[in-house]
Amino acid sequence: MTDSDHRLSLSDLTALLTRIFERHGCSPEVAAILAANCASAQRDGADSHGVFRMPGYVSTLQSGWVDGRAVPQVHDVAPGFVRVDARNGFAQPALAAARPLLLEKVRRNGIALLAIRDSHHFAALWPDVEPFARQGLVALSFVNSMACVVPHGGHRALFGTNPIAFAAPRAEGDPLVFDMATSAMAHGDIQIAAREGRQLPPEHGVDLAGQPTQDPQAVLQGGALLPFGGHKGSALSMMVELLAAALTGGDFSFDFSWEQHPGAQTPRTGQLLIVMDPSAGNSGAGFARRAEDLVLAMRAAGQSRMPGERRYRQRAQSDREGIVLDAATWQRLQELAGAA
Ligand code: NDP
Ligand code: PYC
Repeated sequence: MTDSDHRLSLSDLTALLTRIFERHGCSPEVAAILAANCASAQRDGADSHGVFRMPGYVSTLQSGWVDGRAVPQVHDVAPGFVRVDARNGFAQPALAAARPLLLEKVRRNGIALLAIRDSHHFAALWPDVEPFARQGLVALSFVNSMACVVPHGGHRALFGTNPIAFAAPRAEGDPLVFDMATSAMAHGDIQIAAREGRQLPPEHGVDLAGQPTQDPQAVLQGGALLPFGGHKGSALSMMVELLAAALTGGDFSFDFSWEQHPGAQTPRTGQLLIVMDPSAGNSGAGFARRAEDLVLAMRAAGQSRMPGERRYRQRAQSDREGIVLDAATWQRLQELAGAA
């Protein structure tokens, strides 16, 4: 923290981001949902998916590629299946619109799917799953993005960075949550490395000629990312394409073209959520207690940090001390809000 930094509460940052989204063409409902999502990512220290994303949201809205006023259509298609057509809007309002019906089905059946299509997801995925775990449920989600990852052994970009997020309740403590791109690095982190002039670790990307490179600019300018973990990450990325696009009716990461919309950055694809009620299985000691046992065993085996813990720690610090924005970021947000 320096003298020129700004400290904001979550509600003040959410209000500022809401103004930006509304100013650039979102309905009040969509603006409120996106702002809460982005502000909470910033609060939790998600460098690549917090306010760093605001210029990208704005340039995409200005390009006409996404409809910030879209009203999602929710369809009750089967006892365990809800489908939402986001109608070229953002994925988070589609999830919010379908949530009550999804929860009703999960409680009734023990499991339900939510398939969102024609949607734009430009955010971290954990905010989509963590709330389910806080209600005692287990949730998984998959999103495909834009073709920038070469499948294992391949020679051109085909997959998106395709994240997977998982959340499960624990008997004590915050839910267990992981949220990870299936590429060696998120695209947002490549952009941050390029901006800061940092080299990438080896085996993360290739250049325009398909040769290995550690230069983030080379990856961004015609090059591509690699999946994490070779053929294993590549198989998971393939699965994400199938679940988030083929199963939902959304586009594959290589299907859409935003060429007619200069400035567009948000992938127009799909998202799948699978939500389970572990109490429906009536499996003895109870899922949350078993999760606690697993965490204890992992700690005893030497794993000191659970996935999600860094984020929870940062959340607690932000709640105590405020969310810190440096002067340049603050100035940029003021400009986007039309206040500078
Ligand atoms: P990271 O590699 O930073 O982290 C992945 C997961 O591993 C997190 O749950 C993290 O927990 C956990 N973790 C990290 N280090 C450790 C450790 N040492 N021990 C135990 N657990 C650890 O995430 P990515 O860079 O892959 O993804 C960043 C974000 O980008 C995600 O939020 C993702 O959803 C988003 N994204 C979104 C896309 C989209 O299309 N919308 C596309 C691609 C990525 P913790 O949170 O506590 O650090
Ligand atoms: O960081 O890879 C990424 C990403 C793609 C879409 C939104 N975030």
